[in-house]
Amino acid sequence: MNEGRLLVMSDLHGCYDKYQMMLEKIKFNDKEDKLIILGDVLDRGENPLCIIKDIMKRENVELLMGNHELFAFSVMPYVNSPIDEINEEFYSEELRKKYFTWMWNGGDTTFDEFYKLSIKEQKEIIAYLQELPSSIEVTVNGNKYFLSHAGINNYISDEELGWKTVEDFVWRSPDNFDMPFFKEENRFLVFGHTPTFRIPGGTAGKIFKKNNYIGIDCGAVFEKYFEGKLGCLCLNTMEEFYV
Ligand SMILES: [Mn+2]
Repeated sequence: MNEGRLLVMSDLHGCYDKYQMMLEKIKFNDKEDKLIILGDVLDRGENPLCIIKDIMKRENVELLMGNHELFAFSVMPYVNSPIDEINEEFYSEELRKKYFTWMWNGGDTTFDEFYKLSIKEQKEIIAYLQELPSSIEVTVNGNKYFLSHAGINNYISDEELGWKTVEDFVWRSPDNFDMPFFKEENRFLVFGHTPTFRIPGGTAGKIFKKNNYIGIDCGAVFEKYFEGKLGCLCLNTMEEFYV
């Protein structure tokens, strides 16, 4: 049976329908399987907070910090309705700037859902987002998988990661895949953030694998223009799923 499967996906960007379709496609078992989502659930697509609320309810789904989550909670606690010409004077210039930067980067869909929630629900979501871990390492079938949203910025082979901050894990994806990322042959870097159609040598809507790099952002929210898909990888079998 499916006992103990570990599955990963990334960059859902508000694609709640695809998320639900994927859970069905992989026959996700709420008791036995575990799913780790590598960040950027928020923004761009239509229903980001529906996905967050679903994740929060499930014990065996874990979310890592993405740059969109990191940005969202720098605004969420301070703005309770859309900023417009009528109310803009109530907000500091710094906050206005952040708010509009967020909107320009697809935050409007998140904020549309967010400001309509009760204060209690808003607080729960902010608290949840603030506590997200920025990386996790798992061992499956004797292989080690380092999981983070974008990779590890300025990584020097085998260095201690204790000095890195959350920013080092969410912004910069690797861009050269010719040299293995880790020295150990059985250690892999699994990352999202950069859709695989933008990775040199990558294919639209397909998980990218080269040396010990595994790129899993297949561009779910960019289906229309770049043939993006939501991809999901089972680390036990290396089986790939797409919707
Ligand atoms: Mn990202």
